[in-house]
Amino acid sequence: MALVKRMKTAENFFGQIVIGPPGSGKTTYCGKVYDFYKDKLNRKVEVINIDPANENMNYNPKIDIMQLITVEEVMQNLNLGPNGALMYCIEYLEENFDWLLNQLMEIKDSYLIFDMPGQVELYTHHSSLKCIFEKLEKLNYHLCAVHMIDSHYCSDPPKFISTLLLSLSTMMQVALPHVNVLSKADLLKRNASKLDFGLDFYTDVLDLEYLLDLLDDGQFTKKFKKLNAAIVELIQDYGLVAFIPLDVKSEKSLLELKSAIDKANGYIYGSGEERSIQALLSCAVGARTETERYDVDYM
Ligand SMILES: Nc1nc2c(ncn2[C@@H]2O[C@H](COP(=O)(O)OP(=O)(O)OP(=O)(O)O)[C@@H](O)[C@H]2O)c(=O)[nH]1
Ligand SMILES: [Mg+2]
Repeated sequence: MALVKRMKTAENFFGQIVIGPPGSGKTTYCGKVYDFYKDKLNRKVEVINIDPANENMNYNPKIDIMQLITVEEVMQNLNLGPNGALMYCIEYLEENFDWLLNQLMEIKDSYLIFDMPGQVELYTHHSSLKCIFEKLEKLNYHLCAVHMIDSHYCSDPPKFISTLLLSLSTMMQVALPHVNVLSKADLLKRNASKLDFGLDFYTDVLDLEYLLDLLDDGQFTKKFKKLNAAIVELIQDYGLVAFIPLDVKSEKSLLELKSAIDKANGYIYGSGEERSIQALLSCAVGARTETERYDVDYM
């Protein structure tokens, strides 16, 4: 607590928390976005790994929960399964919040990218991460949740409806500014002919009643058709869920997502970083940024 009190309240810090189900592309995105922000936008940035079972980091984390605790050692020492061990690790992190904060204070001038574990319950009804985010918010960390959903789910109406519900409940639980992302959009585009609707249908999340027509009329599904209709109505009534498609190999795609995230966490207004439309556009087509061209320090 003493550490928390020592932090100056006038300073503002910015970052994004990359969440989403297992295999949705979080770690890949964190590595790509780190390179993109650093090399193309000249933004001072660091990645923080909060996944205690992260095996394939394509970045060098500045802070790594695996230095504090790992799923593997908890499984061995406490005889827990992988899910239980992961929950234990995250609760341990909450108890040792000062361990995280101490290191965050060393990188105060950097934009932060948090690579998170994939277990969905951490974001729908477990409280530890929510508490950690709340503590950071009180310390002027302006964070945006970037929620990755594998666009593979667009290929199946019931799965897409479940995905929408997951996004909505995560938004409510995590209670941070939220940007929903359909990851692996390259695969979506490649398989566009196999989809029931155009890409906009899945990103804009409008007219969902069309999905209901596609649910088969089998005995089981029939019974739940009314429930599905009610769920779809609820999602539309909230009007909160929409997606930005992401192909991590495309700079244009990374740039579009960056703009949405910067608006959501206030980076664009609060950081002092000034960018012109021209700079963003030149970046989108892979040309030199304004920063590189005029050697202006935006940070
Ligand atoms: N085609 C395609 N594949 C991707 C993309 N992003 C990630 N992948 C692949 O998806 C798989 C899972 O990616 P990860 O980044 O490990 O996913 P994750 O969400 O971090 O997974 P967990 O940490 O296990 O929850 C890997 O094989 C990636 O290469 C993308 O934009 N397009
Ligand atoms: Mg990962």
